[in-house]
Amino acid sequence: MAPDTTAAAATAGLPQERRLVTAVPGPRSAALHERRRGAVSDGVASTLPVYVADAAGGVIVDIDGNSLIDLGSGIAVASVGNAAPRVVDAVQEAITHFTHTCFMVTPYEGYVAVAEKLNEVTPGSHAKKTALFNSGSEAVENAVKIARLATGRTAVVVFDHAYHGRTNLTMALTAKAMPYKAGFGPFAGEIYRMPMSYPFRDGLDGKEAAARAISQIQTQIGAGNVAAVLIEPIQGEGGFVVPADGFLPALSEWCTANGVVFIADEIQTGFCRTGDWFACDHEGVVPDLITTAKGIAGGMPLAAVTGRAELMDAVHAGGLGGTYGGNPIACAAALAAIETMEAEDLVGAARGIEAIARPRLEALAAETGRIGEVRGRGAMIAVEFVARGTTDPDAAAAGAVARACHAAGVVVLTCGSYGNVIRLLPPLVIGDALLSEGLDVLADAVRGL
Ligand code: PLZ
Repeated sequence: MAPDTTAAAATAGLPQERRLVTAVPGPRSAALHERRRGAVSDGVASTLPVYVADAAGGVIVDIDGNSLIDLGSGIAVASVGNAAPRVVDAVQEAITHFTHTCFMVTPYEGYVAVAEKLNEVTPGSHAKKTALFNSGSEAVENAVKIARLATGRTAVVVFDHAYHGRTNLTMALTAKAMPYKAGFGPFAGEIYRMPMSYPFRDGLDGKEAAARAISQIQTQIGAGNVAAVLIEPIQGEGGFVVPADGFLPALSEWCTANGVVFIADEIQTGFCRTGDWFACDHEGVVPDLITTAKGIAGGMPLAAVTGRAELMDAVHAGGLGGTYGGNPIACAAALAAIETMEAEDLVGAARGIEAIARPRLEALAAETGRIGEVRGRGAMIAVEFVARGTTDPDAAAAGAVARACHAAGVVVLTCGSYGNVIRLLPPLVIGDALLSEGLDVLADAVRGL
């Protein structure tokens, strides 16, 4: 097909096209993979072991010269596009001044500016403050620390299918044993898992699902012991599970009524991904604390906890921090990434991606009978594979479709507690034609099951 000529693609530094010149992975990638096997822990896996030479906009170019369509954004990170021009400029400018001083030793403006921006763009108009960290897991850990200290309580409520990270506390918060938890215990205590609203599988409306969870919280933990309810407003790794309307507002109201800190983990859903700045915005839910990472800084490692000033300030001086948290280069990247989201209306772009992808995926579901549900919002959209005529999860189908896409030069990711979901997380700047071509490849793969 003709290369993409949309405005978004024109700003990216590589031809926005799918171009295969070898098998995927090609010989150079295969050789590097062998070398890696001698040096890198087998515990670190790669979805698609093509080794990257360049990436920009909606494409990844590997060391064999293949240009792949990126429908994963490095797991919802490169939302502004890989090597986005504003991010590259900001990083290059910042790095000539200083690379690190440690904000806890001698601070700098970038950190303050990122905090101001996050206080502004996150849900709610109340007084907010922010602390910066390096990874999503670290942000979640710190949100729990803050909630426990501020409330003087210990219990933390999480949900079935949740994913919150791989560190010791966040493994305990994460639901799935393989590959995240198996053999890595003992896990942190005072974590209580409640049923999630999963309309495709539980058939409950939002009110019913919230009542079920709240009743279990009250009987099994006791409201007065709960420091925080922690939830992804749309679950990411757990399968792009979108709770029924009303579930999140009911939980949030219950938290407010019971002095419980409502923490929204928006690490995967945040920064325009779902067609709103944050997924909580969809139903006007205002979390007490919000954790962000991934899309925040165009690929540079940065994460944050933002929330009610009185909670964020409940912590004694020196109680929060870390050597690299709010690294100056990452802060410069974050300011540039957020500016890109505003200037290029990436909220609108995410909605545009849904407008193209959802009807195509729904038609594919009707045509093939292999997809039980198409769900998600904005540029966070997924298909759940089931055995024909049932709701039984079909992980083999998801795996086969992912492999076929990879071989055809389209990067897609799987997810889900049952491993039967293919999720799409394209860069929000992807051109319409490139997105359509990626969807064509996906559709062919599903038809080929
Ligand atoms: N909370 C909602 O999605 C990271 C993890 C991939 P880190 N998700 C991708 C993997 O297999 O490790 C994530 C998330 C939500 C927390 C995290 C953790 O963020 O930056 O990976 O620590």
